Amino acid sequence: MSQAAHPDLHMRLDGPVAVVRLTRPSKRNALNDGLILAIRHLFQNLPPEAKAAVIHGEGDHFCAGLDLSELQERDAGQGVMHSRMWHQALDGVQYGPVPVIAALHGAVVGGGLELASACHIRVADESAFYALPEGTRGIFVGGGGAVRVPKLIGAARMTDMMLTGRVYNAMDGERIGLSQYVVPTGQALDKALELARRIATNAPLTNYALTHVLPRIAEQPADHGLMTEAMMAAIAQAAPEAKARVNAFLQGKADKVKKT
Ligand code: 1HE
Repeated sequence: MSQAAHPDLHMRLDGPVAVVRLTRPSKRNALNDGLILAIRHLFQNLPPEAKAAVIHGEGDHFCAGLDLSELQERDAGQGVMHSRMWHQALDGVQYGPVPVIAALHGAVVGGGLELASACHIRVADESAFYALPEGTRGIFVGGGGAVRVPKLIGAARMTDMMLTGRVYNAMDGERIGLSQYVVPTGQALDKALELARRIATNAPLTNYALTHVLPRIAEQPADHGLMTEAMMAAIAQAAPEAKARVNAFLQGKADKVKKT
């Protein structure tokens, strides 16, 4: 199945993986309002066959962030609503139906980094670079970056990126936590697809627990988090699928954990 959700957003199903592509390479996949709304709509309406998703960008860059040509004079109220529109769209990625892997290359900047940060796993190729140019453009992050980026790299590093315009390359990005994987240039999509296919074989309830419950536990005081963990553990292990998987291992029919 292949469909154009919007002129600048394309989705195809590769088996159980929804492969989502930003297709606005002439503008470095800059995100205008229409594209943000299309991302929201797409992740709210993924086909039921999709068990995982990958998002990547066409051309030489993942995403140049907010479409600066749309940055008109907004009053304060309109500015809040615009930012909240981004929040809803990127919440739809983070808290949508399936785990999402970002395949990153070239520029991952501004709102592009905010989009990548809403995904559950980030795979970068060696051409990737990260920046938050909002600081030098006289604006601020508005797409959830102030919440999600410090969770990945800490508030001090984000402050430095925005105050000084610091750019991280792919290797340093992995070192500080912006991506979990770095692969040779041109291989990010393949690696992301490989991971997504594997994730699609997990019990759906486990994937749900990891994408919807774990981030909430991480926000809770430890005492509450431990209680939520106990609840989730009990629900997961009671599912017939968990029992079947554990039995398969005990009968020698499931993979062992292998040293890499
Ligand atoms: C754009 C945008 C954009 C490119 N909005 N049009 N983001 C930024 O501040 C990053 C701005 N972009 C760049 O620094 C560079 O374009 C890149 C490093 C991403 C790519 O460089 P390059 O040499 O490959 O491309 P280019 O020649 O700079 O751009 C090609 C075209 O894309 C050009 O348009 P053209 O009509 O002259 O061909 C650019 O104007 C256009 N373009 N980036 C609009 N961002 C929710 S709040 C989030 C706040 C933010 O994200 S602020 C950070 C915005």
